[in-house]
This record gives sequence, C-alpha cells and structure tokens, in this order.
Amino acid sequence: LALQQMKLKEMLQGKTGIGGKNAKDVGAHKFWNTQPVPHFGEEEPTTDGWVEAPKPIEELRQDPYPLPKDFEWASVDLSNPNQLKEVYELLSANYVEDDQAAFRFQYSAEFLKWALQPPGYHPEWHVAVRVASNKKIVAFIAAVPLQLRVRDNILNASEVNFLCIHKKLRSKRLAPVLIKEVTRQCNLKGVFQALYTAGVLLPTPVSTCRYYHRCLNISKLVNIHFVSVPQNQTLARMIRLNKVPEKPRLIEPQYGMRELEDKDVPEVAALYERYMKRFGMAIHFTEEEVRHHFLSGRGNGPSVKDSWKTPREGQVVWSYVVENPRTHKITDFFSFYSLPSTVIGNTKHNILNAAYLMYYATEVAFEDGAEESGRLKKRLEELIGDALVIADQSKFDVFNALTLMDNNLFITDLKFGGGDGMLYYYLYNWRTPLLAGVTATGDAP
Ligand code: MYA
Repeated sequence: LALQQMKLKEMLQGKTGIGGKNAKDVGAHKFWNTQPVPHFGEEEPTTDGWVEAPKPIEELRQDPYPLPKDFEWASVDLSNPNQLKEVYELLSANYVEDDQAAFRFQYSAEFLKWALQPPGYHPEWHVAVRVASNKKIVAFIAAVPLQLRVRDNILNASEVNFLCIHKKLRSKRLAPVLIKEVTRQCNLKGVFQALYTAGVLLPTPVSTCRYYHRCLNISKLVNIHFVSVPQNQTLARMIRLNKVPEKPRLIEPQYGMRELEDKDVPEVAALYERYMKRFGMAIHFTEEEVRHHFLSGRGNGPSVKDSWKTPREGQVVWSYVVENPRTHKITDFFSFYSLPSTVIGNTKHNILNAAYLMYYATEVAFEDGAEESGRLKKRLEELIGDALVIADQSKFDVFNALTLMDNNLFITDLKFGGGDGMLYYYLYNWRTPLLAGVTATGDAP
C-alpha cells in the first residue's frame, strides 16, 4: 500500500505518467476539470478544507439540469416494489464489469433497499432518467446522507453510488448531467461534500486500495476462470491448501461468539466509534445507523439456530459479536455482506457468490503494545478467520477485502491473494492530504 501511495503521489504531481485503459492525459477531463475537486498536476494539499464555499439556498439552481430530448428525470421510490425492480434490472444488465468483461456486479433488490434507505435518506437523491415515451429507466445515480470524519473535521456529507447508464447510451456525456443533478439535489438539502469510490482513476483520489480475494470454492472459481491453478500445483492440492475449518472457533461457549442482536447495538456503536479513530477517514454512525447497517440487512426472518450454517432468505449482511462469557461485555465484532456477480458467458455457473468484508473492531487494539507484540494481528486473524468459515458454510465462493483499515495485518496469513481490481476513494469539494488507510463503506463498486 505504501508503494501504491507513493506512485499515486508522484503521478498526481505530474512526475510520472500512468498507463492503463482508464488513464487520461492530465487536463483531458473535460467534465471533472470544471468540478470542485483537486485536479491532476496540482500540489498535494497541505491543509484540509472545502474547494468551493457553500452557497445560500436562494443562490442555488432551482430547476433540474436539461436532459437530451426524449428523456426525463424521475425520482425513484425504492419502497415501491415495481420501481425497486426497475432499478435492479437496469443495474443487473448494465452495472460495473471487470476489465475483461467476465463478471458483472449483481446487487440484489434487498441490497439496494438496504444500501439506499438508511436512516434519514432522501427519496429525491435516488435520481433516474426515463425514456419519455415508454418510461423505461435508462440511467441512475444515488446518494445517501452520512456524517464523515476526515481527520479532525466532521462533514455533513453524502455518499454517491450506483451511477449507471444503459449500455446503449454510453459515451454521450450523460454521466456529467447525472452527477450535476445529484449534486444539485444534495446542495438543496444543505450538503456540499460527498464521498464516492470508483474502480477508475479520476481527479483526484484521497486514497487507493487494492482488492484481495480469499478463494473458498476452488473448483468453481477455477471453472469460471476467477483463478487458475498455478503451474507448480494441482487442483487437488490447491483445494487442500485453501480448505477452511468446518466450524468457527470462537463459537465455542468459552469464547462467546454469536450473532449480533438488537440489545448489542449501543455497545457495538461505541466499539466501532473507538476503533475507527485509528484511521484518518471514517463514517460516523449513530446507534440507529448501526442498527440499520448491521441488523436490518439480515432480512426479516427469525434468528435461526446455527445461523452460521444457514443464511436467511434474502440475507444481505452477516454480523457477529464476541461477548465475554464472564463480564458479558462485547469485546469484538465483525461483519460482511453478500454481493454476487453475474458470470458472463459461462454455461455451467451463472452466479459468483461473493462475500465482502465490512466493518470489524476489537478491544485488543486498545491494549498497550498490542500492535507491536502481534496481539492485534493474532486477534484479527481469529475473528476474520471465523468470518471465512461462516462465509464458507453459507456457500460463498470467495471472500473479498480491500487494503484498508487493519486488513494488511491479516490478508496474507489468511491466504487472501491480490486481485487486479483497484478501488479509488474520492471526496467531492473537500481537500485533504493523501490518506494512508481509509475505511470501507457499505458498498465497494
Ligand atoms: S462508481 C460505478 C460507476 N458505474 C459503472 O462503472 C457502471 C458501468 N458504467 C456505466 O454505467 C458508465 O460507463 C458510466 C459513465 C455511468 C460510469 N465516476 O456519460 P459519459 C466520467 C465519476 O460520456 P459513460 C460510482 O457509482 C468520465 O471521466 N465519473 O460516460 C460512483 C468523463 O468525464 P471527464 C465518471 O461511460 C459514482 C465522463 O464521466 C465515472 O457513458 C460517483 C464521461 O461521461 C465514474 N465512475 O458513463 C460519481 N466514469 O471527461 C461522482 C466515467 O471529465 C459523484 N466518468 O473525464 C460526485 C459527488 C456528487 C455529489 C456531490 C454532493 C455535494
């Protein structure tokens, strides 16, 4: 990560060029050059602050931006099952693919509701473009409100995600119109900063992460060309090397791991907040938000016995805590979410079931010398090692994580392998020097 940060730094200062299909010459970003973001070639900021001052509401544009004729704006009501299905279908067929067009994210309808209707969400921030004649949704962008801490500043911001344009309408400069319209909607609610992530390099990331993958279902992953058997190995050996235990270790009563319950929310919120102070940027969650992000995505089904083996119908998020059996204090938690991908053009398998590591925390981090002595690394390996077991039992094919938070402490020893995908983190209208470790958000486009 340090190396990536250094390269990025040089590139942003215009010292080196970068290759890759997403790279553009400095200055070639016709749209982004007009936006309040740091531009390529500028000196790295030394202080934090907005790029453009907030405007009083009466100075804001009151009308939507003009769209090409034949198209119209619509705000989508995701509580309406038909409208939710329309967005789901647009994204299923047109959202993010990898560079080889082998896999495409397939967010479930439950996931979209969970991600886009957190406490305090605004329906006006779920922006769609419809064809005027037949009302078909052909483009979408969404924002949700959040409080974001960037170093010492707490920003009343939004997180922008799910920007998608139908494949037939690409390269027509529609994306800038969607971005400007969602910006206008945020501004109208007094929000002038945003967080967003993308797999493409734009002006200008505040941090860069790489995807890592822990393979679970080796034969399927080989079959769909997600991984290949290394030259000096056989499939059988690869399967053996990647086998995870059948039962999570910490589930034994003497350790006290169990599914998160509603009564744990205040303690988990406090532990989350304390742990996230370790990082330069983190989302602040109220208790209500913790309840939403860690519990509501579990579907409405009752708590099932041995839930670590049996996912609930429509389950999006998996959240576990460790309760000290003597003191009954919550000492640790971890969570991951389900984000399948369509396997494009494979006859045997059409879905890749992927789990993505979300948030975790452990009290061990606050013990003196825990990092230097390796105690923190050991504890995280126990926790995330059990997350792998639960994911494996729930039939996930692969478990993904990014090079952020404390993930670098455990990804290698837990046998994650580096992928070719990168995820760039961006802030809209906020300058800050490069951040070394950033936090995961609910989604990783
Ligand atoms: S990231 C996921 C993005 N979605 C996909 O990758 C799905 C598949 N792809 C598509 O649907 C289209 O290719 C998209 C572009 C829609 C991506 N973020 O219309 P165009 C710039 C920002 O001719 P199209 C996510 O959802 C590009 O550099 N800008 O292109 C987070 C160029 O500008 P410039 C992007 O291919 C989104 C311009 O668009 C992205 O038809 C955060 C070309 O437009 C991208 N991912 O459509 C959005 N890709 O010439 C920003 C391309 O300057 C939010 N572009 O280089 C900002 C904060 C707003 C709120 C602020 C509140 C205060």
